[in-house]
Formats: sequence, structure tokens, C-alpha cells
Amino acid sequence: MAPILLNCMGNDHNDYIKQLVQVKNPYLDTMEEDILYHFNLGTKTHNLPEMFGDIKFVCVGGSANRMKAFAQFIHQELKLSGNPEEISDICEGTDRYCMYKVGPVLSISHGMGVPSISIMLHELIKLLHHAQCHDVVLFRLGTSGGVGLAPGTVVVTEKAVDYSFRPQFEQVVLGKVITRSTELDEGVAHELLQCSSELQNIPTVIGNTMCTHDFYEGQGRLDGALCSFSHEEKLEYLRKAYDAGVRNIEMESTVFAAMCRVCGLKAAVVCVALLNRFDGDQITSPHDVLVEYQQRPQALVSHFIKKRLGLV
Ligand code: R2B
Ligand code: URA
Repeated sequence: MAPILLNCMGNDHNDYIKQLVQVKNPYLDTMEEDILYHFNLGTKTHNLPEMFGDIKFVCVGGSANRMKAFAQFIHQELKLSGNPEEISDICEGTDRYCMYKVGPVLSISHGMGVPSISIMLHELIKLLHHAQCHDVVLFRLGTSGGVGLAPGTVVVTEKAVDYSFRPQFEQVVLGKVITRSTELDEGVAHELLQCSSELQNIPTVIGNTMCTHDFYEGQGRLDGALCSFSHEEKLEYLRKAYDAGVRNIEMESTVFAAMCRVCGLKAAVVCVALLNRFDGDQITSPHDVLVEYQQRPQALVSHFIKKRLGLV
């Protein structure tokens, strides 16, 4: 279990134990200023507690357009005042990531792959810490390749696993490999599964998610610019993955799970399968079908948020 920082407040009977975001860096609080370079935000230039102190849900996803669409969607779902078309990108000073705040929800893009999401997560976790946020739940909303699943199925990740189906993330630090656990919050995953049963047309399973460092060879595709294995070898690997409980493959879940866990953040990974990898490698569904698939994780997490806020 990840350690959590318990902060017992005064003696008002309304006080409760807050689950704060834990940065694991002794140097951070000695710094006079912290510049969150890739967000174009900083502790001296921005009042982070005022801007972000009420955040309770952070939703991250690869594409900038998709995370803008999610922000507009959740704005409507939460029936907030103002025009959802007019929400502005908090990170507009940089084109690395985009960020939208909609009430207690933050929607951020992270690009593709472990290095891209991990840079974003370092700065996001510091942002939540500087803003003194507490009781925050993080979601990665994404796309993936299904392993033995019909296209359009949503996978809520039980364990994020590496290429050998181990629930761990390896980070090289000062030339040495550090291994971190990638277990996710079981309670949030089951709450999401319950949400799916309350919605129409969001077939959902809980399963392990394999995270790779490449879309083509790394995921056993036969259609990249390079391919050094046979069709039979590909199928054998996918079968092994299936037997290890893997139901989908994507490119960010292990570092997402590992960093959230170390920092005491409850987290879930919710990815739709765009294809069944046993049937092929190319993504052949029409554009409108793919757009609808990608809305499924958004609808599921929106329902979760509305339930948590007592709106449904
Ligand atoms: C899912 O989709 C992207 C690759 O197409 C990658 O970011 C991922 O995890
Ligand atoms: N994203 C991936 O990483 N893999 C797929 O097969 C589809 C989307």
C-alpha cells in the first residue's frame, strides 16, 4: 500500500483526515521558486492554491484535442455556468501539453509514451502539492489494442504490467535501475465497473494492461517499418499475454500507476480497445466509429465523477 500523508486538522467536528499529495523529494520545499516548465506555470508567477486548490479529479489522456473535448463534455455533464466552447487552455504559453479546469476537474493531455507522460506527471504532482490539493483521484483515459476483446470494449486496469507481464515499472536513475510497483486502486476500479453497469452501450471489463515502449515492434505488430518475427510468434506472445490476464496494450499505464502510487494518489486507467489484436494490427474502423469508441472512457469517468459529487 502506498504511504499516505495524514493531516489531522483542528478540533472542529467537520474536520476530517485529508489525503494530501505526497511529493517524494526533500529538495522541493527548500526551493524558493518552482518553475513547472512544460506547463508554463510557476510558484512565483501563479497563485497555485487559488487556481487549483479545489481540484478533486484529474483526467489525463494522450491527445490535446480529446482532452479539450473531454473538458467541454464534463462542463456540460456537471451543468456548470458559462459557455463550454469558451474554456481556455491554462498551458497556452506552451504547446507541450494542454490543460483545462472545469470546476473540480482538471483535464490534461500527456502525449504518447512513457517519457512524455512521466514529464507531465512530475509537474502535475508538484502542481497538486503546491496547490495543497487533497483527496484527488487521477484517471488516464485512453485508447489501446484489445487482447481477445471486441473493438469498443473498455478496459479498467487491474494491474499495469510490463513486456514480461510483471506489475512493475523500471526507471533508470543515475545509471541504476529502480523498480516500482504498478498496482492501481482496487476500490476505484470496481466503482468504475459498477458505473459501466449503470450506463448503456459501454461494455467494460477489468483486466491487466500491458504497457510497451513502442506501438509497432514493441506491441508485436507485423505492419511497422521493421519486423523481425513471424505471424505465429506474434500470436504466441499475445496468447501468453492473454493467459497472464492482459486484456489490452497501450503505452503509458505503468509509469502512470507507479508515480501515482508513490505519491499517495488514487488512480485508475480506463482505455477503450480500438481493435482485437488477435484479428490484426491495422486500425481499420471508420473515423466516426473510432470517435464514438473514444467517448466511452469519457462517459464512464464522467458518470463516476457525477456520482462522487452526488449529481446522479
Ligand atoms: C495509446 O494510443 C497511443 C498510440 O496510438 C498511445 O499513446 C497509447 O497509449
Ligand atoms: N494504442 C496502442 O498503444 N495500441 C493499439 O493497438 C491501439 C492504440
